Amino acid sequence: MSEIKNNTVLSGVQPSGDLHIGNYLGAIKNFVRLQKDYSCFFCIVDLHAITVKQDPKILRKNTLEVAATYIASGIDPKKSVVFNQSSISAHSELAWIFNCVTRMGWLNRMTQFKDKAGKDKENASSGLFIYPNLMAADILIYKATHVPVGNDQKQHLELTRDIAQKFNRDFKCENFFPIPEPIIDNDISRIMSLKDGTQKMSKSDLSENSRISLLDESDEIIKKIKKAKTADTVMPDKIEEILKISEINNLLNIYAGFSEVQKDILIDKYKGQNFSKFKADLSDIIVDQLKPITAEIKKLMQDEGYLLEILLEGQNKASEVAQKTINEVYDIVGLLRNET
Ligand code: AQP
Repeated sequence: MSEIKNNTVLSGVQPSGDLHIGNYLGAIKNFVRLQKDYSCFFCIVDLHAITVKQDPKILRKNTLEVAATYIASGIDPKKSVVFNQSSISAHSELAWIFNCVTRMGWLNRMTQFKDKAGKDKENASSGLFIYPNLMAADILIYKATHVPVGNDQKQHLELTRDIAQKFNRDFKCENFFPIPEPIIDNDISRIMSLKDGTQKMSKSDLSENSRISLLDESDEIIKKIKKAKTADTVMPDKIEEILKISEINNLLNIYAGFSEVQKDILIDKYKGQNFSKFKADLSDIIVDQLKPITAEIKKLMQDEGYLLEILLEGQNKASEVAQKTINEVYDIVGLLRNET
């Protein structure tokens, strides 16, 4: 039986639209840092994306775009394993086993299904309902010990931990799957919409002005920040006051996320002022950091062959680990296979 490798990270992003600064601050920027200390698997979770309707041609383009974004943001494909989920069939195979381990009651409690299915639950795909089982398989097929996620995915990670524990217990294979830990940075783990501080910034929000895309040009970023909702007041001087106005708190979180300056220092700098200088400085910082990334994404998107090569290299590396785990799982579960 293969050993649980310490300090293995797995995370992924759905190719469900143009990535935004929520995906960048809440996930990708963190991925880049983690490469130093962890053995990392970063996948493009295309099977998750199809739990809601996708246009096949756009899905293909978006998959390459996530790969380009990973690399442009600083993920080194020589150090980390970069691949798309559907290229490793063991994810789906393990997900089926987990469909049989997870209890309906556990899935019924998942708030993301309720949010995404909305009022029309009868019409939601069954894939959307069992999505957390596939996410658990993504993580556990590599026996990942740590998972960097935004706050929205915390509940799914807790479910992954429950599945790992139940599998280990039911099949009497203590410690076979590790119990993965989340890596969450609370302030930037939920970047909110620029139009409504109570809604998460999201690729699928119908309004372009709700988010800053990683493909936005500088003038669009400046315009969106100018338009971003604040309040008819000046910048409050106390964090307790700021927390009451979610739009201001959100802009401060974005500023802190990009600048890596602590929020209380930013509050001290801008307290008592109206928001025009704060917004101008915030745009400058975002533009400065995103400009080279945006340019690199666009350049990489012109070289599909290179991106496909990286994904194939990642697929080969991921497959070695995933195949080993699924073989062990089949043995543990008692599924007969005639090895040739
Ligand atoms: N607004 C956000 N703030 C912080 N982190 C976020 N993430 C997503 N939105 C925010 C984190 O980015 C990673 C990849 O997310 P995903 O693409 O797999 O799925 P999602 O959370 O469903 O992202 P979107 O943008 O809201 O996409 P759609 O609209 O397609 O559903 C995850 O780690 C996530 O936490």
